[in-house]
Amino acid sequence: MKNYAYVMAILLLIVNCKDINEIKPVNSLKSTLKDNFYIGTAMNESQIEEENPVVTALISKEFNSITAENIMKSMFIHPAKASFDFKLTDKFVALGEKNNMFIHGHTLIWHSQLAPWFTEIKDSTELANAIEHHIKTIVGRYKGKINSWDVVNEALNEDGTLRKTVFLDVLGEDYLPMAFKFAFEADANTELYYNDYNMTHEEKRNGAIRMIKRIQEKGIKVDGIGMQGHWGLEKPSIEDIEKSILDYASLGVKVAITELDINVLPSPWDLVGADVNQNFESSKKMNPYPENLPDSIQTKFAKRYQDIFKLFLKHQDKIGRVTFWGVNDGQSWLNDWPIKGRTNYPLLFDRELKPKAAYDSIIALKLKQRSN
Ligand code: 9MR
Repeated sequence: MKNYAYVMAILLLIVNCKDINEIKPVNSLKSTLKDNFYIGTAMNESQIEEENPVVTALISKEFNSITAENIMKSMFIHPAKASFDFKLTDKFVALGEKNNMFIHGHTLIWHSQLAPWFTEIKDSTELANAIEHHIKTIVGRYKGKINSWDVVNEALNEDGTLRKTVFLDVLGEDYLPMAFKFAFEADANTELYYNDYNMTHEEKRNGAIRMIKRIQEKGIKVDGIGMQGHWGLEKPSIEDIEKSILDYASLGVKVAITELDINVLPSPWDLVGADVNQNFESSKKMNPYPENLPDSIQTKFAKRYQDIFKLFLKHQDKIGRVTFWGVNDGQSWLNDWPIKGRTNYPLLFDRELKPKAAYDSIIALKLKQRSN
């Protein structure tokens, strides 16, 4: 009898300890989502330079994956044909390694923020050699350190056809398999992605699928598709996001949600007859929340993030990584695009680096899962 009571007491203790672990306050995105997918952020130059220790600490506490927002684009990393600048990228990679993070490289072949010398090449062999040198030098330098790469970024038009770029002009569509092949030859173990925006739009989605299939048919490896999540409060619909995740996954590749942010400001394109080049800076209509976000929108914003993450969790077997395009509202590119100088609120941390209701809404999803 005495023994029985003793065993029961031990058992109760074990059960209680388990409960205690489960209700222990979850204290970061990365610990909350650790069994689901990597959770990442884009880092700007100041963050890579670790200028603000509070931001540095926040990044390592909350995120287990990082992407460089700008410094690895060709105009910065390969500014002249014969010279590379790896100073900041080396720091970025060292920072990721120190914190044991999944490091994503953005981006190798992109028509924008393109090193100007690329555009001067008119000969196909010369351009192919330049692409090979560009990709192999960069991917090779970080072999075994950078875990995945956006090999090609934004190669598609909205109707799913290939965008007119210097690469397409000189090499035709062969530049696409070529880029993936060179990246594979430089590091066979890093994951190779195609990354683009509006990937939930039907025509563009079909174009992306055609393009990836053509690369795969040549026996060239594509590991994943990055769906840039530059989304709004209403659009794209959860159904469209879900259909896209499923369609891309059916190509046998991983899906990453990249560049996630939710724009809460009105779009000039929704105004009938609006000219984006017009000067909207002083317009109250286009910059409605210069001081703070009204509670009603804050609530809607939190619900939107919750709905999106609920979907991501549902498809966690297909999603390897979810990356926000920045840490806090103050640094977001959406304060300056498509209209300069607005006050936007697209991320999970506010201008004072405090987590917003949207942050709690994501954590709450997991707490709910655990208590079920
Ligand atoms: O966030 C980036 C911003 O700081 C740059 O000025 C801009 C230049 O095009 O690029 C932004 O990041 C883009 C990313 O590299 C590719 N997808 C679209 C992103 C937003 O424009």
